[in-house]
Amino acid sequence: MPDLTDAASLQQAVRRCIAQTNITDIHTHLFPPSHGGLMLWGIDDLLTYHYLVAELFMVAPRSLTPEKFWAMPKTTQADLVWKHVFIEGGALSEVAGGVVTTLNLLGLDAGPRDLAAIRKWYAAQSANAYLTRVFEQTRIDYAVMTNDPFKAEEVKHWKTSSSLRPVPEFLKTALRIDTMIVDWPGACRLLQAQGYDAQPAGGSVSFAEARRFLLDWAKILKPTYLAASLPPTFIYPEGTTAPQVVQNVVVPVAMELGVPLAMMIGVRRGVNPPLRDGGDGLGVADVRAVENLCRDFPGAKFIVTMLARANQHELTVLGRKFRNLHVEGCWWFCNNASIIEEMTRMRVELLGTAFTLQHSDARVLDQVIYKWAHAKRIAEKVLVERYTKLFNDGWRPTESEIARDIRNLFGGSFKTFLAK
Ligand code: RAT
Ligand code: ZN
Repeated sequence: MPDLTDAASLQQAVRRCIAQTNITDIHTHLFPPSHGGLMLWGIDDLLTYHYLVAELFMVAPRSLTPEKFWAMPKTTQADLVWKHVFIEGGALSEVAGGVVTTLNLLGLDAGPRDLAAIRKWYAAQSANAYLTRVFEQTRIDYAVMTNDPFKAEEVKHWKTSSSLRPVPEFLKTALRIDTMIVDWPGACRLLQAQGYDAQPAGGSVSFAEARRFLLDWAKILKPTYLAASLPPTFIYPEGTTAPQVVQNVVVPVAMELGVPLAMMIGVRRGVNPPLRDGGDGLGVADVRAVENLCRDFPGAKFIVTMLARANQHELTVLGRKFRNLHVEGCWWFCNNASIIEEMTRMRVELLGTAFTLQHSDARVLDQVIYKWAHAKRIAEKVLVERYTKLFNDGWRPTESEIARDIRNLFGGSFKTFLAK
């Protein structure tokens, strides 16, 4: 590898390393083909993504109500998004632009705006081959799914014999446990139905049963981590059931399994319920909940992302204080170019490469294509600037060092954290 002797060759090397880096996508909602209809892919799933459904209702005529929309077949819903958000709305938002990026990188021309032709192209793909193609094209070594034992439609796919559920190696599992933390009585009902004696009043027997439930699921899933999305009101250690469940059930199970607890904090569910998933909002959370957990459980590991822009600086500073905290991703409403850039710049300045730059949160397979393409564009901007500054000040990074650093930001640091 030639020495990088001038700023221009250094910048080319940064671009090359970003283009060629492997990616570990640490949080997605993808499913394998063996999970049937849960696996979403193709143009109609892309267009009916809940981020775009929310955008449709910002611009659609009042006569289109959510009730009418949900009663329509998916292709009609997709037609409406195409018409109002793309053709008439200009496709300028991050997520609309993401569909265009995706089509472009698949070699489909969005220029003629020919939805029928795009559908025809997709109709010729098979789920398995397309899954492999998308992962290879995006250079994802593996993606972590979200596997929720509280959702019957998911449970049935795991409660079959393992030979009937071939999950590709490049899809890893995460044991999702929101329900247990945010709705303990609801979780107890479900646990009781499955033969676990957990009671809404809590207590040591109930918590032991809840631990047994999670450990039983861990045997099936072999999760990379335990995961929960939490509201901005989540606090620790004060409060009612949620901190007790975290303290007595979730953290002990994570420690027993030797896996991190991933917390995504700041979502306000059902701000506008008729929009379904598109109706969730955000709120500023109390970062001290994370601080207290990291301090009280030095033997546990926490992966954290937060939804409110206002929480990002405090969380990043916390990332410097606790070696058992891994900061990651620009989540959902932070997954916009301007905010990703601001967050990435700040995190590199404060954390070096000891964080994970992004997760895709893809619900639809194809979304990994644009989410990572967009993340890479921003990484390039930020890192070219950082390396150029270093170079001009006399530091001489080699191309393999640059490749190492970039891999760390795109999943290497996450793997190091898992192995810690
Ligand atoms: O980004 C999303 O699609 C959200 O609906 C949520 O799924 C969120 O990412 C979560 O995991 O709770
Ligand atoms: Zn998610």
